[in-house]
Amino acid sequence: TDPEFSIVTRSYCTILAQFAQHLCDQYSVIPSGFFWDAITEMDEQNRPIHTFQVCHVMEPNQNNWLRSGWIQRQAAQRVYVELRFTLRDCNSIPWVSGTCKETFNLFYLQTDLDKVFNVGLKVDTIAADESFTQTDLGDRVLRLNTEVREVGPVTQKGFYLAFQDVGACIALVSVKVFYKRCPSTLRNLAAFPETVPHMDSSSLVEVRGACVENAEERDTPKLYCGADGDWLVPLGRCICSIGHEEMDGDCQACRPGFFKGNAGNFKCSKCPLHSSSHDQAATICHCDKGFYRANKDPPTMACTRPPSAPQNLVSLLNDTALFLHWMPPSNTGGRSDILYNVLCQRCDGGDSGATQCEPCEPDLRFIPRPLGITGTSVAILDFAMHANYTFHVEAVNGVSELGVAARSLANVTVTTHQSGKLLMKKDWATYSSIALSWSEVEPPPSEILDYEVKYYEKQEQLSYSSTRTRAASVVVTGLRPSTVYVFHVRARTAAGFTAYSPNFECATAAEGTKSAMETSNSALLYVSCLSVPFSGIKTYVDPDTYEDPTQAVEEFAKEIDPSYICIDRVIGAGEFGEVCSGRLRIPGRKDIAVAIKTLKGGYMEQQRREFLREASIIGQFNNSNIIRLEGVVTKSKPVMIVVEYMENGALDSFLRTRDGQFMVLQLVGMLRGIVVGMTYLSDMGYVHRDLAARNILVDENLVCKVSDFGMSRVLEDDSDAAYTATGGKIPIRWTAPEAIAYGKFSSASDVWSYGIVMWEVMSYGERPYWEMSNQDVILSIEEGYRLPAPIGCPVILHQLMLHCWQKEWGQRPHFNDILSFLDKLIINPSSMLTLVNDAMRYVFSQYDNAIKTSKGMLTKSNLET
Ligand code: ACK
Repeated sequence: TDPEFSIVTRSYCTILAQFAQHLCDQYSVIPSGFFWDAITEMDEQNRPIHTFQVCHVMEPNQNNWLRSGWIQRQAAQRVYVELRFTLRDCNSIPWVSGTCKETFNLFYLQTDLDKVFNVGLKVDTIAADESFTQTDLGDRVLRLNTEVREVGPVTQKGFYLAFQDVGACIALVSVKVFYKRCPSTLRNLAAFPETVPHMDSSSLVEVRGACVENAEERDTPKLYCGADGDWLVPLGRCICSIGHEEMDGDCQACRPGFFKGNAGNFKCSKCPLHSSSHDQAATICHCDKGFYRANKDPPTMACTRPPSAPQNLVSLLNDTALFLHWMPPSNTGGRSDILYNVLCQRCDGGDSGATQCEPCEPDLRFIPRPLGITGTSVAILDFAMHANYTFHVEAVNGVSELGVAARSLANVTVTTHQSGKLLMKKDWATYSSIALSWSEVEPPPSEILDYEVKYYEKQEQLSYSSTRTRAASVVVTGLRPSTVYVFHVRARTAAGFTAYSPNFECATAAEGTKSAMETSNSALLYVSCLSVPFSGIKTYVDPDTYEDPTQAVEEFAKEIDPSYICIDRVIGAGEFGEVCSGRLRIPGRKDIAVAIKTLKGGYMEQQRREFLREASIIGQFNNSNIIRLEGVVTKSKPVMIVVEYMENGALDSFLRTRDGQFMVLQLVGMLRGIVVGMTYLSDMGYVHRDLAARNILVDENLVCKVSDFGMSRVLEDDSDAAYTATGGKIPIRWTAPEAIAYGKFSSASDVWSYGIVMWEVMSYGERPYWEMSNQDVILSIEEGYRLPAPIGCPVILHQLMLHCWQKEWGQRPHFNDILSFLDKLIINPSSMLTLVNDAMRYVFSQYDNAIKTSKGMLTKSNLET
């Protein structure tokens, strides 16, 4: 009947319908009251809304009760009651006296049984927060109030609720009775059951969670249930087991193609390269066929395979050491733990003529070691002479052991040269003579014609004497008493001299003593002899010191019967005539390829001497890095000098046609060969004066040999030679300043030239100082300028060049220093990894002041470009 009231009920009609129905079932009116009315109204859709109403505002002393049925407590510890009601304010009701109230009371009583309600405990007096509000149109609208009260603590099985009206105008629309629970939940991969909070609102209920399927406990998972039904303080956790990953709060199996090898809350990983998993929940991926996983490889690592064979295996051989160098395999198998094994076989022709191979001698020394080499080179010492060695270099990695495939090897065969070494021994000695004999350690390549014994006083190393003998023994007389002499011997064969025997020291007896021969066995007590390696004896004999130069030729060069020489073709032009290639066919000896220098007809006697002078020089040398003289033809025409044939010709033109085609180590191997030859020459006391790449010859195995001896030839023949102030004709760009300035040629000036040869080699035959004029070269050297490092040249090699180009000749290294330095580089090629491009700053910091801008050629920026 109240228009305003009906407006409110209309807007809450659905809710009211729901709860009013519930109230009808649960509540009954207390018999003593009868002043609450159960009233059903209809909402707009004509649905009934059940309410309990009371409105006896005009009459005093109201005490009207409405009571619920018995409500079972269930698990509740703390019970809440939510009331929805309307309550009219007394001012809105016309004519009411002071009897009108604006509150009602809520009571409860707890019992174990459903029995008649007596007045229980009062919970609260309930008042409306709002009774009316004003609408825009000025209407007053009755508002629905919602009040929540806590009841209890309730400990018995159930309870009643009751509402006491003391004279207000109330419509009770709904009563909701509830308790709070922490709902069952999943947290940190653990399941927590539904939990009722403690009665005491200040204490929390500790609940242990159980890990979900395929998860395992890390720290005991716990949650605390708070009084308001909220989960608080999550502690501990579960993690997904191997083969499972967390997804939507669960642990799900890894999909095929994925794996998870450890428990933890991370995702399954995709199978690494060359592996796969076909099933769900894989804990590891299995390697594809031909791929492997080493014991220590983590499952996350790609499967790998053994490496391919090392590449570009090359050997470098000198008298004492054999170097093998190779490049890493093209296919590392996907691993970086590559090591190399060098396996050695010695293959010699057996008695039957068939080649027999067996493992190499156990005392062959490998530096650093034969197996498990980390670098890409090895030095081999103590090998036998005149033997065929085959080296197999194998690359292995962490899975080589697991593979079943055949090993991939790089192979190289090395034939060690026979050097015809002799070993001396003393037979007897007196105060003035020493008797020596010697034996062949290795047979020389051809028949021995005679022996040359050289000796000198140990204290007086500069002068020496020599004697020749056909027998393998000699008695040296005319010696000083109580003096130590140094002896060595070499054999002369049809092919030239063998190497000298190691130096042999032996002392004469004191004056007045008898010879060992005379004193039978006791005399040997006071003479002592000692074999020691020693070098530095000056044994080169300048042919110009011979009164008749033909004598020198006869002494040092073997005459060849011209019918033994077959000329194939002309390979070049020398100053004295053509240079041809051909074969030397000495009966009973193996054919050898030779180069034949001819003296063209119509020559003057002086030219003939000049021409043959070179032969008498080369004939004195016996070194694997010096061009070998086979012999001369002087007794018939044309006059010829026959030397070993060098397949690749002169080094400068050879490098120019092979620009950039060699490994640095191969270039260093060539430089080493040249240094070996130069060390030999300087030990012999020979100064070359024209060391340049054009005067180095290269054989088919890239062995470099020093050639072009006899500076006289250079004067006329060498287009690079120029006249100097002192009148000499000199190859300016290759020559040390003191030799240009005042003709001081020495092994130290040869070292300067060697530095230029290094530069030529590292720049593949570039012209030193490019197109600068000779005069500018001299000036810029004087002012401190030095050639910059060729592009791609290891810094350490350029430093060596700079060392060779020290202004003070005494500060330059000796050839044997250079040799041991290069040997160290070859054994440790990583020292050559820093290339010049990385090191321009170093060069410029050292030589900055010296670099001149003369003629725009040598500006710093030019060089950098
Ligand atoms: O660069 P090449 O081919 O090497 O041209 C010159 C030419 O003769 C004039 O000297 C070549 N030549 C000189 N001696 C020899 C040798 N022993 N073996 C092969 N070629 C040689 C040189």
